[in-house]
Amino acid sequence: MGQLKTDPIAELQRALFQEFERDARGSRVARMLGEYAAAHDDWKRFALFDPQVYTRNLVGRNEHFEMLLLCWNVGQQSPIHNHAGQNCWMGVMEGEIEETLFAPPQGGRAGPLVPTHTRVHLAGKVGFINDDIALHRVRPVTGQRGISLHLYSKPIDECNVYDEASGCIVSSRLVYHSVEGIATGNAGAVLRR
Ligand code: 2CO
Ligand code: FE2
Repeated sequence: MGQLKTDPIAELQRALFQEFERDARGSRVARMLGEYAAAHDDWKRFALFDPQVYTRNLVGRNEHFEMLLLCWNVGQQSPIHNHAGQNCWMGVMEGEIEETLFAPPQGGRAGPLVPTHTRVHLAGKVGFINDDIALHRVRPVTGQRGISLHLYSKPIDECNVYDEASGCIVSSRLVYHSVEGIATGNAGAVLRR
């Protein structure tokens, strides 16, 4: 009998697909991501850092979700953004990830964005956000690199990016820096306007 090769991140995606088929809200997703983070490190083959910007590396995508490995170099951060009406789970695979929440501009009137809360997610922990909760800015804690596994349901191709001082919104197309481990040639570009 041949030896069975295990592919934990592919198994995780199969299990997540079944979870969303069963329950569109994905009630068990955080636990599934946390269990995966505690037990496996095959996500490392998707890790790709860029000197300029945090990278968005596509692990898998289907009609229910998009799974991305994000690699944050020291000093890199996301802009303040929303999640286009979708749910976002973020599991920390390496390092510690700081997340600052902002209330969205009210009544269509722009104005400075006010941070409401900052939280630090430790390795192995899973955070959750959607547009009903807040906007956020994400970065590794000062002086560290970080790697996080993100699950969006459903996939997000564009999101709103917010200028902190004015509250003005720009719609941004999100890019992949690699797809299934192969670099896409988007080095240096995190968001394309
Ligand atoms: N949502 C951002 C992105 O997909 C990362 S911040 O964590 O949700 O680039
Ligand atoms: Fe985000």
